Amino acid sequence: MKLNRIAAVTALGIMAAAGTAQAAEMVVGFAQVGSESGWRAAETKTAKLRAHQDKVNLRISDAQQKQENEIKAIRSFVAQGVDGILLAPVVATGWDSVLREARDAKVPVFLLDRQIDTSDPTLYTAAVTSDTVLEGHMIGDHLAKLTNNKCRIVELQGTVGSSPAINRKKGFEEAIAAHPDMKIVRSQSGDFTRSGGKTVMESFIKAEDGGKNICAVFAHNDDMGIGAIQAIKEAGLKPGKDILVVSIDGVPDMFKAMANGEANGTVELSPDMAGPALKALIALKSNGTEPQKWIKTPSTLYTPATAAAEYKRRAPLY
Ligand code: GZL
Repeated sequence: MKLNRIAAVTALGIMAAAGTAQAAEMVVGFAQVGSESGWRAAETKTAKLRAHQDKVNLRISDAQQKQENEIKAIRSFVAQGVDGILLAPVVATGWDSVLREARDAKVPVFLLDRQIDTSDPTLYTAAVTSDTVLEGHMIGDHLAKLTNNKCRIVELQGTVGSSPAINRKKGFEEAIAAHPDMKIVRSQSGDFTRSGGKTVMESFIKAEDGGKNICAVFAHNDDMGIGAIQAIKEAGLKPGKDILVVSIDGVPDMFKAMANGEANGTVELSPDMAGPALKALIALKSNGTEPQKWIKTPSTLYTPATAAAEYKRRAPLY
């Protein structure tokens, strides 16, 4: 009897250890867009932190904002036999074939911070993103209130073909459609970067009589908004006053700009997209729990009124 009991306890012990070891050995590939913005860098930093906390071995590839590099990374992760893949899809189209390979190899894929256009929802397990249409709508409503529903707006779009650029534009236009005196008079992509935002804003200022005819700039992310602030200053104008600045992400530098009176509002986007994805992947792998298809992160409007305090709260995250 005694021997059987010892054997059973030993077997349990080995299984438990193996179980823990298995969770510790979970390997996940992260096909990251790149490091085009402060928010993107914070998403990568947070992903590393969450992986460490969840005892996941996270392998990150930086695609330098090129879809072909993300596709190569996904193929490589599948070949390595990873337990799961996180994908932040730089653009919304062109994923079906490589995601079919991952699905057929039984490697679950979680989308982070951007959606894809596909007619086959089985190509990914879940998407962890904000409601990017809502973000555009919220900041459009905010600008309408700031300008009493009358404003000539220039728009700095995000990466062409990316879901946030398409959706934020859609939501913003829905918000201002209710106000005939609010018009987007110029719109161009700054590719979600500070330098792109600055360069495009310089061209808008030149085209609009030195900026005198521009009431506000709507930037699809804070980094392009910060670039626009630099361009407005270099044109001898006051950002936040002569030309209002509204954007999305909620990075610390935008809170600093608002506290300095140089910007007028931002909608916060959580950089923690990997956390919910890893939790869902672990639940799927360990007890077969299927996650909901869209794990939605919150969107909150912030204005200069609370910017100084909020800046202090956020800096450690970035
Ligand atoms: C939005 C995310 C965007 C950020 C940008 O969900 O994909 O990509 O708003 C980043 O800062 O470049």
